[in-house]
Amino acid sequence: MATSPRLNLVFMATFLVLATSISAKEYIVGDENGWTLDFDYQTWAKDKVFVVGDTLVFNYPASVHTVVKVNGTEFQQCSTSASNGIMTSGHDVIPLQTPGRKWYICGVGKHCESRNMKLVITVLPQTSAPAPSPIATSTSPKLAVPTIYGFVVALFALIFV
Ligand SMILES: *[C@@H]1O[C@H](CO)[C@@H](O)[C@H](O)[C@H]1NC(C)=O
Ligand SMILES: [Cu+2]
Repeated sequence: MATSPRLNLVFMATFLVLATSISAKEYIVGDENGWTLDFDYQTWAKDKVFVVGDTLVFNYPASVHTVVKVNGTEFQQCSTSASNGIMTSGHDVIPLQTPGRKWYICGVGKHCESRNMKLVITVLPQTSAPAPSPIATSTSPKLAVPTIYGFVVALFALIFV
């Protein structure tokens, strides 16, 4: 294989950028149903793995619903306080910037209490190796493939350039 060192480097850089963009995901809450009444967001979130760097998108008709970021206590009680950030655009894009549990509810009427407009997710740290928990285990196919591939490409470039 007669490739120049420069081409190898370009290939490697391209691949690493690609690998990074593959692992940052955008999750449309409720998928095509969006943020709406009587949707099972627990089931929607159950088999998904959220990692720092991913984004959540809440789609809904503006003025019909809202998105309020709350804490665990408020989530259980479907209550909001003045300190909570409230989003009302109808297309709210939320970057997941820190690991941990995140709680979101609709602040309109009894949509949280009676119509299940509540979502809780756990965001995993970006750089951690898969931990021995059920949630982390299911991340490995998504994260490991591009990462390992990136390393193999980098190793190849180091040996053969
Ligand atoms: C949640 O927020 C409320 C209102 O700000 C506060 O009183 C409560 O202590 C918080 N609970 C937790 C678990 O942080
Ligand atoms: Cu609502």
